[in-house]
Amino acid sequence: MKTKIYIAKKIPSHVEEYIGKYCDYEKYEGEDAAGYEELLSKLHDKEGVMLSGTKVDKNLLECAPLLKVVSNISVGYNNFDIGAMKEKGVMGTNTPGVLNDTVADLIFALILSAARKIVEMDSYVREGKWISTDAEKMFGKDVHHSTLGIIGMGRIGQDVAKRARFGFDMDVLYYNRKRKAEVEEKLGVKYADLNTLLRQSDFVLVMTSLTDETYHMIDEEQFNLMKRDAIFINVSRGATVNEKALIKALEEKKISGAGLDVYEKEPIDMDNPLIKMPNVVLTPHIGSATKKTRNDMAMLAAQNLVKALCGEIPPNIVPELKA
Ligand code: 8YV
Repeated sequence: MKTKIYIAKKIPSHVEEYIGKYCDYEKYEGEDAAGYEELLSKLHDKEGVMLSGTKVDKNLLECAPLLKVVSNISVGYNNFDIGAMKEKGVMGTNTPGVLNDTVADLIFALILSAARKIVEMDSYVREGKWISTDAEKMFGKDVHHSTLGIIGMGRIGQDVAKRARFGFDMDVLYYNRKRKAEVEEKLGVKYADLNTLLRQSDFVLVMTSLTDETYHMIDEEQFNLMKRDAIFINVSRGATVNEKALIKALEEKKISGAGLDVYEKEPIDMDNPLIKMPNVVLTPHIGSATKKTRNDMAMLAAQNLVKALCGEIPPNIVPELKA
């Protein structure tokens, strides 16, 4: 008899076929993804689950006595309660690597859109406000030859740095828990302590994973250090930034704009003040959202799951859960 698993999110049919060779699967039939409550009711007889972002906590694990592996279809795994998973001996995997370039592209789209007012100017054209091309309102900020500060020099941070250095002739400062000499050498980026990075960067990018340590690491104090014409970009997780402090910094013109893909609450509430700010570009957590990359992520997650259930060691067990 095949192992029973649950697929909590829509995945491509060829990935489903691959899983079907090894597992007996039940899948969420809705458009988006199964929520927490749905998962609670599905996992009592499952040994594996493939999901994305839904929290995996003690309560959920208690409703899943047979569960051996949780395969996240994402690189971030802040939805895992690592302590609870360790205690129950449940393996957790993620999908690093396959999304790096795609997320780096989106980051540059946000940098360029915010700097050159692309969204605002698009509506300018559509609303018939295009009278002159010399109105100061239309002037943006140069991206090329400016300074980009990257907080979190992981795989995605490095792909952003590559674009910045070799595509846009930017100076790149980075702040990371560990200094990375080989990356400095290869990409010509410079390490800076966080405060120096915040003071000197024209664009500040947060690309660190969300942990207890990085929760609200960018707060009022950090916004106060940034240049008044700095543009702030967040493509990590909403909660690495205190969103109230971000809103205040934008309202008080402590920074000049922002490009955001992630929020403390997703989807964002329509009464969130960010919605009405023309100097802020908002995307709905689409960093990895190209067809190819989402297919690749689903396939990698499926391979992680199958390997784990076949008794092999999958390549992408999250570091905190490695034996
Ligand atoms: C999302 C991401 O998980 O990989 C990550 O950490 O944030 C994204 O790729 C994606 O929305 C998956 O649904």
